[in-house]
Amino acid sequence: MLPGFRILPGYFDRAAQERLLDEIRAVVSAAPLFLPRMPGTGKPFSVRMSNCGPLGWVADADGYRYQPTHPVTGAPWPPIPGLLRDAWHDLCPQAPDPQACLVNYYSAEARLGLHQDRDEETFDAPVLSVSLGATAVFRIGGTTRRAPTRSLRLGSGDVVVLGGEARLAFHGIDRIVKGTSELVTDDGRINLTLRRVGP
Ligand SMILES: O=C(O)CCC(=O)C(=O)O
Ligand SMILES: [Mn+2]
Repeated sequence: MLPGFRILPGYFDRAAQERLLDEIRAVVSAAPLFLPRMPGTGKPFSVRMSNCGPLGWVADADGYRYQPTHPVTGAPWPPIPGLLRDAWHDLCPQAPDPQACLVNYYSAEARLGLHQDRDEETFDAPVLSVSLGATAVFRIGGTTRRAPTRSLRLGSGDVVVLGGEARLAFHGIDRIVKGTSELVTDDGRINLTLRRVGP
């Protein structure tokens, strides 16, 4: 595993997960989940997305990018919940405030192909990712697509930090493990990915 990769199992206890889920429900009621599409092919992702924070990550025919407004409603993204900001400052103490929090909603059939997070202007700050709901099979490799990968399970309340050399590690979600969500209905999984976009 590359240096800078951290996993914090059960970082959020059940009570905190419930509070966080309430906060995220409020986020998606203000900024509804949208269906991102692959630039070029226009093929839809199987994951639906929203964002909170000053910037949000979007994907459509024009490419992958960060923007201050929702691609469908045109409204600014809602603020990042305090519990997430606290986790960022706790686990990434050197980094300035997070600028974007991507909300990924996985239904039981959703997956996310192997990729690097590299749409940011700099890679100095870590990426911090929180899992809620169903367990996911997460795959992580090296900084080239060909490097060997390993898979591990991310359960509700687990936090992953991609910092240092692992900041540009290839990673993805192979599948959702059915029957593992007590928190989110219908084997749903929510992933919250906090990032710094600019210096
Ligand atoms: O769902 C996850 O755990 C990973 C999400 C991810 O890699 C991303 O949004 O870039
Ligand atoms: Mn990613």
